[in-house]
Amino acid sequence: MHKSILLTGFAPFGGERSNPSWEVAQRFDRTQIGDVTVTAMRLPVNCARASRMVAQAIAKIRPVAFIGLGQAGGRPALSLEKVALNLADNRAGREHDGTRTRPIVPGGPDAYFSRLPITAILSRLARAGIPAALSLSAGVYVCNAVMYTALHAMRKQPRISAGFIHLPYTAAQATRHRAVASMTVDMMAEGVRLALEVTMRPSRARKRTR
Ligand code: PCA
Repeated sequence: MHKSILLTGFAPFGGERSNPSWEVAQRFDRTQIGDVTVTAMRLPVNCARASRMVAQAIAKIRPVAFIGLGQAGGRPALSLEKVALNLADNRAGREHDGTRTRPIVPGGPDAYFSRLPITAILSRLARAGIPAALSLSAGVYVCNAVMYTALHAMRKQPRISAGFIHLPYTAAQATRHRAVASMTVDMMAEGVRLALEVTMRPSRARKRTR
């Protein structure tokens, strides 16, 4: 069967006209990373609907890797998310401060760790001159829900790489926000391309480090 990587991005939210996660993800749709084809999917900014779409896509496509992309406006670098919590706060447009959360999967594990080769990706991005950092919280909104749902759906296939990367504002978005960090879509896309490449390196099957 044809092998694919599932790469997701989101619709614009919070009054923005675009979302860099989808701008980047769509560039890779149907492209090849070695012998694997990228399938890009655009998700709605709603915890329940986005989670359902991701779970269904994983069941249907049976991807060999999953990378979710989302926007975290204000962050200065690509954020390699380490953990997904079993907590969701779906109050659109509000402060997701963690005071009104529900489990994403009732009775599910409290958290899952990313199964991307985060350290290897960070050193590859540093060598390429692309700002990137480890993040210990993907928040409690839709991005965290998608990351948790994907890792939960793939819990029986622990060798399949899966995780989430948050992206800064694009340089265009930053023209409407004062003094915030931003990055060009080209640089973010190059960062994601390198992350995909490192994730799919054949040696990953033998050496697995956290
Ligand atoms: N970022 C939000 C939801 C959609 C997106 O791109 C988040 O960080 O949860």
